[in-house]
Amino acid sequence: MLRADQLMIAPTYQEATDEPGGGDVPTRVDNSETPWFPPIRSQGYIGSCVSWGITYYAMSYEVCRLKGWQASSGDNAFLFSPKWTYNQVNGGVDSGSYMSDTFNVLLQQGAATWSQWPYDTDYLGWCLDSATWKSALRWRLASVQTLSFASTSTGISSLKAALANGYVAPFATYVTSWVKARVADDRSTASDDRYVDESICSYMQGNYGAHIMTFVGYDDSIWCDINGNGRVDSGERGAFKVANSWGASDWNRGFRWVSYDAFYSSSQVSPAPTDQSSRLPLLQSISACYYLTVRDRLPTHYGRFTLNHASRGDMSISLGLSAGTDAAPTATTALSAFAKRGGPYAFDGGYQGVDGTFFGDMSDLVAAHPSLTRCWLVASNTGYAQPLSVKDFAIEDAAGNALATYQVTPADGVVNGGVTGWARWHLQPCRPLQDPIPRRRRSPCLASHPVPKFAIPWTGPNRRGCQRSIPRRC
Ligand SMILES: [Ca+2]
Ligand SMILES: [Ca+2]
Repeated sequence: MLRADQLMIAPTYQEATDEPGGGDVPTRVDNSETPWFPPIRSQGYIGSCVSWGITYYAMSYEVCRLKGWQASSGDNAFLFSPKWTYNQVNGGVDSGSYMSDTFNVLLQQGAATWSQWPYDTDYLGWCLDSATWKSALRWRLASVQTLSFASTSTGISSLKAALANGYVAPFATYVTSWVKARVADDRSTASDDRYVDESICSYMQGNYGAHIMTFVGYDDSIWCDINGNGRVDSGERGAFKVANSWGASDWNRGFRWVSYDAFYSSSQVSPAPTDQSSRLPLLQSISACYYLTVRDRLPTHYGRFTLNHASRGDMSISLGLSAGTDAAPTATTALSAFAKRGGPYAFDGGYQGVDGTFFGDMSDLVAAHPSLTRCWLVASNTGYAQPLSVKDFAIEDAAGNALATYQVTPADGVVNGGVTGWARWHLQPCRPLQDPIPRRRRSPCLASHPVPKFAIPWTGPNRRGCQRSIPRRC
């Protein structure tokens, strides 16, 4: 029997690596000025900032950059909905979410567009349009790259290189503790004139207001008189541009500047500012900043299943394969959206069980195990009060043809509650799971990012020391 803790997928976090390219990065980058960056919008009064930074800004931007689609016009067919991920990962409670959970959904279940699942302040309901679950599997993260040690000069250089390579970078900070100052005018140059009097964070004073925002660019010429002496001093130039999710009235039309100096534990400005009590480095941890790669790939094999449960937080679902006579799967893929998530609610966020038909991607499983022909849905239900009813299970090809019919155990499809409640459904294929087309043609990556122009520098501490789990945030 598979246990829930064995079903969790391992996210494909990767350390950023030295990439092709080299040379000095430009002195100014602003990816929010490209056609691929979504318009600034507001998360409203719920704690969905993680999904805004990652799903709405970063995922929308990367997919539009990949496909050449225009996000900036606000066409919701090209923008991904924060509600898709937030409602799947918040546990049925509006108290923030984890970046890692959000990454996992996008790595495995993909993303629904704003048009398909419009954002609002309902944080409980899951999308019940099965076609949306299927189409979401096309738009998935390929990897999550950690920009570690951003509280050092190397980290700042890495972030600048990532931005210069065209990425944007969601990050975790404490926004209430951002000290707001104004961009000053360095009279020795005109390159900063366009920013004068805009708002800038000079440093972070404490750890209030856990929040996710997204780095979109930087400019080396911006001056903030951090030590307040009226002169341009060493360490006072340069700032990153940040997209926030509090609407266009926030700071600079929805964007914020933050000085390079704010990344350090102590100010690098000389002479040093004297009034920075309770100062902390800008990022919540040394591994609280990421950039994302995305893929456009149509699955070759879909697992389609219909469930009914009044307490979705009590169940877990995985898809699997085995040899034709095996009594249990020998290879499985757990579905992160169905890993005891969502709290004591039905799929629509209510209290009465409703049917939901969902899709999972079995392509990699089938490709990795060409000799395994029996398909499995493994359902676990640890709640005592509510049964889990599995009403249907099928495996489909890309065209929607059913490749197998199901044989259910137990026969009524109901998994009664209890810590040992679980059941398996297996399919006997109608025809071979794999067609004779070579693998490279069966599962094509339809597009990929261009080769980066600038190497992302890595020196200093052991890169393996990164934190993977950082606190929930709003
Ligand atoms: Ca100037
Ligand atoms: Ca100064």
